[in-house]
Amino acid sequence: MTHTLVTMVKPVPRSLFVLRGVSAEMRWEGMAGQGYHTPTDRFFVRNHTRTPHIDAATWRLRVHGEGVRQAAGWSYEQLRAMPSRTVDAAIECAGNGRRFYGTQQGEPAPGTQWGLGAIGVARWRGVPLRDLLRASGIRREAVDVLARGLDAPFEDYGRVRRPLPAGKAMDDVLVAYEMNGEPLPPDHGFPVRLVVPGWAGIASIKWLGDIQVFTREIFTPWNTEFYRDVAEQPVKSAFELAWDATLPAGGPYVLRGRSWSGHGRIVRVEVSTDGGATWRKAGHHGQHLVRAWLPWHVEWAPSRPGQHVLMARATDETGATQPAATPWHPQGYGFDAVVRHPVRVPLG
Ligand SMILES: Nc1nc2c(c(=O)[nH]1)N[C@H]1C(S)=C(S)[C@@H](COP(=O)(O)O)O[C@H]1N2
Ligand SMILES: [Mo]
Repeated sequence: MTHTLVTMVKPVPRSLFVLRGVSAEMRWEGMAGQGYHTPTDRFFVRNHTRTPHIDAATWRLRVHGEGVRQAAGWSYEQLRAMPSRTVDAAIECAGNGRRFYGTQQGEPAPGTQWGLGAIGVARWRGVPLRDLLRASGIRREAVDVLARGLDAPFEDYGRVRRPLPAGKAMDDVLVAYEMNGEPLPPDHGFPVRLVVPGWAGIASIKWLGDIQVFTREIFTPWNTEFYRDVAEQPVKSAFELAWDATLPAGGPYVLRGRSWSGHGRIVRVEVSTDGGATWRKAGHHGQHLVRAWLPWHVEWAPSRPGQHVLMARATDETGATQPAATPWHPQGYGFDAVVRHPVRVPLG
């Protein structure tokens, strides 16, 4: 059965999503048997208000502000006619895993109680942001690049907007109009969104309306009150299993999962099936793109039926390893601890 929220356009069936207020979390069992990318029909949605309807025929993207020599504008067709880049990248909410502050560490953090499903990897196509900034004559003195969305204002805070440091904006940020080979769907930012690889999802502003370039540091609710001090996402791992899954009778099993880090490539994944007493290395398969994730697998022959705890622990190329616990965060960002995933093995 399909349920549609008025805040979203795409169907968000309970089989693929957990509805969380105006947002929808991907169920990790939905990635089982899928390819490298997250299919668009199961990509999580994080909205502050609701998905707007935007007419691409009249839409224009403006680049303006004291940090550019001349303000410029592009229509949807003009953007699509420019040289494009394709990037395989994850978008992950800063609050992904927030629920475990409460359920695992005994100190709940306020906000949407995401499990590990506020992440997806897609193939994005669009125009490098630096091309638009250069075409507008970005000044050497530029400090912050403020992207603003066209969705309805959020409470009393105005439109969703967040500054990016000019250095990141000129590096690997994409002004994307395609997701997994199709025009961006409404819920993911049609006609155009930012894709900011490695950074917390809030940087990847959807329904992009304008980009204002400043020669000083600027402050909005989205870098002072919300998502303060969040930039690169930490290391995480997830099993492609339902939460509290009952496995089919009669192992052995191949457990599959994925690990990712905003800091760069994953270099090691270890799995424990005995509550963390012993660990073994997971095998890697398929591709591993630096700005996306590493799929992995281990074989498991449980010694007994009943309840078990699965754990996965990844390390990235900077040496960052998932810890046993994450220091509490007042807004529940940055959860990176090893998650204790319960599963049941039925009698054979
Ligand atoms: N304009 C706008 N951009 C936005 C948001 C929003 O509500 N409005 N949500 C942000 C947050 S918090 C996240 S995690 C990502 C989620 O992207 P998705 O819905 O495509 O998964 O979009 C970001 N961009
Ligand atoms: Mo987010």
